[in-house]
Amino acid sequence: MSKDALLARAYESVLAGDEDEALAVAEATIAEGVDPLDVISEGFSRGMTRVGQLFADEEISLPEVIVAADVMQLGMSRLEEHIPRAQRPEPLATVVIGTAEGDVHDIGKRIVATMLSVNGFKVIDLGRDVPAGSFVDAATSNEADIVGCSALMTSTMIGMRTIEEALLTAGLKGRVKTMIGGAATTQEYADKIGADAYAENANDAVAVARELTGAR
Ligand code: HCB
Repeated sequence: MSKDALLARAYESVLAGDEDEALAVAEATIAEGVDPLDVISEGFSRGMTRVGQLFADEEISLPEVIVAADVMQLGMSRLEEHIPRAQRPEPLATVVIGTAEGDVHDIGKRIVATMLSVNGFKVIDLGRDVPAGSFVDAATSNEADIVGCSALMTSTMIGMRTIEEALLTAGLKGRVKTMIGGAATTQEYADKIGADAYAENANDAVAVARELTGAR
């Protein structure tokens, strides 16, 4: 099966909420040696973005979004262990990442964490609904170079400002760089709260992380 056909099937499996099909696509990806990252970002993830548009246009309901998200996570989980990783003696830098407090959206953050990891960064993923203090604690104990935060809701992006303040209070602001992202956020918001960078998508996040740390 061609790569384009696999990408189309991955996209459709999320839209259709079809777990069996998502798993079949993942198996076919592995069997045919197609890059799992392409299937995640151009297949499953694109399907999830389309689901978001349909939900915003009130063409589908929340339970359908939940099913689509589960299908996306299932396909991703099967593929993650097959992603080729950059072979390096030392990680480029350490990134602590998580979703802002009160926010359970973690699909995009997980893609970013995977992309950073396969590109040679050490990633400590704190999960979702993470209080500012936990970002600071993890940054301290892991001697992190970057704290990355994701927010999908206007009500939770405020948590990113709290992280900036908490890093300042802990004396880490400046030494630890901050990168924000997620559909609720913008470059303008990053500037407003004093974050070091904004990343629009996972590829951008890798480029930004390299830039922030001077990594090559
Ligand atoms: Co959710 N939800 N949801 N949701 N949800 C959104 C986000 C809305 C925009 C939908 C809408 O109303 N149009 C909306 C938020 C409105 C707002 O505040 N502006 C919303 C709402 C309101 C809610 C609930 C409150 C609904 C309810 O219960 N009534 C509830 C929230 C509960 C809570 O968090 N406390 C809720 C629940 C859910 C689920 C559970 C059904 C599910 C999440 C499942 C999961 O993540 N495990 C869900 C989903 C899937 C969505 C939509 C449909 C898709 C989000 C998604 O996964 N996109 C979303 C609609 C939308 O965003 N248009 C909707 C795909 C990923 C790949 O994109 O932007 O997250 P991404 O990530 C990109 C990019 O931003 C960047 O890279 C990623 C990869 O390219 N990036 C970073 C992300 N994080 C980064 C961090 C960095 O440092 C750097 C880059």
